[in-house]
Amino acid sequence: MALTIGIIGLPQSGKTSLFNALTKAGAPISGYAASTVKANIGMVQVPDARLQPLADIFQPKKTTPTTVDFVDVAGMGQAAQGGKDKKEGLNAEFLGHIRNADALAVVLRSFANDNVTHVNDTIDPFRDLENLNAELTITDLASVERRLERSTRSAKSGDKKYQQEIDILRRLQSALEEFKLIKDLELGQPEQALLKDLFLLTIKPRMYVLNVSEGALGEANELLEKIAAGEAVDEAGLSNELKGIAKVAQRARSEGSEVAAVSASLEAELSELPEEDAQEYLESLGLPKLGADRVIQVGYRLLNLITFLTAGEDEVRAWTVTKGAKAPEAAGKIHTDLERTFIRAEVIHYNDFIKYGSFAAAKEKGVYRLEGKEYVVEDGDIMQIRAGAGK
Ligand SMILES: Nc1nc2c(ncn2[C@@H]2O[C@H](COP(=O)(O)OP(=O)(O)OP(=O)(O)O)[C@@H](O)[C@H]2O)c(=O)[nH]1
Ligand SMILES: [Mg+2]
Repeated sequence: MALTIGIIGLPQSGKTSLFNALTKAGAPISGYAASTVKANIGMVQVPDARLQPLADIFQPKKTTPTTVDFVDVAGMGQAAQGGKDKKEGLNAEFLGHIRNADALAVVLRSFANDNVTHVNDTIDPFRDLENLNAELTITDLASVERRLERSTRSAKSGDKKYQQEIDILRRLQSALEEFKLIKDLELGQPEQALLKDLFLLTIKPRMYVLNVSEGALGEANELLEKIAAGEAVDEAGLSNELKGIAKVAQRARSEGSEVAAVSASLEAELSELPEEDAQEYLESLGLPKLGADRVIQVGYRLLNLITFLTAGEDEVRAWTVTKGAKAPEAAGKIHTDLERTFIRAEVIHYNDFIKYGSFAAAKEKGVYRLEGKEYVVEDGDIMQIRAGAGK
């Protein structure tokens, strides 16, 4: 199953615009709250700068990037209001989508636009971040408490297993009540197993996507880079919008989340143009690269994914495996049978390949290796699988 990143955020923060920029899908948007009722799900190609140079060398019939899925759901405040009781957190349909997401992209509105209402009237992405976080936490607390009730009933049988479960759940409960990060708790094996069962939202890897004003995009990117590098920022010299952006970036840094700046509506519009025209338009605005690509790349990293490549005259292609995967599992991505019949992989790292220019030259230099079943695949490996006959 494809890995999925859930796009969440307050109503009218630009989630669907971002989704359109990412997927080029053209899902309907509007200036009215609750414009997204049914979730949008779309496949997104992961940009990879290694594909083009390989295509130049091999001149393949086709070049295929790898993909991840993004799902765009209703705004969060409105999902909760649609529920029976605010204390229960988010409503069921919405929850179904984000519980199954492997990571979350949290859209925070930073753009000013008088035609687009804000549920809290003023623009303040940091406040919105805290509100969203509270909502996710309340939802998780409800999940933990429901499970706690169930375990307490089951514990009456005298089975020790349930008592242990209760202890764990109480620890989770108090961490959530204090807004502590569960990933900072020291959790052993039984705790991890229970966690997996609970599908908590606050433990999902997370990135904040600041949806900034068109005019602030360039400066916002510079600021984010500075803060990520741990450089000091002179807040006094910043515009109000940039101050808000800095606050979110500092929070992201302290909790170990990723952050990116986009102009969702601009990028959605540009995604409808041919690539060259879009590039030209960007340059005429004096803007660097689009933020949407960074959202995809960071999302990909959040999912703990790496890319390996296959290259030949038929196809140059990028494939996805989870970090730590061994060679047979990678082979299984190319064709299911190959995992079982795997014998060896011929491996060369992309950087070495580009240095030597061909498989033959790389072989001569001894950088083209034969690896066995225990080989752990690295990001950027170019692989060729040798397999035996299937049984
Ligand atoms: N100026 C400006 N307007 C934006 C930007 N992003 C979104 N908008 C506008 O804000 C409105 C809402 O955008 P959507 O993408 O539909 O927002 P949403 O978060 O999906 O909204 P709901 O589905 O209702 O929760 C639309 O009118 C967009 O054109 C932006 O970056 N800049
Ligand atoms: Mg929407």
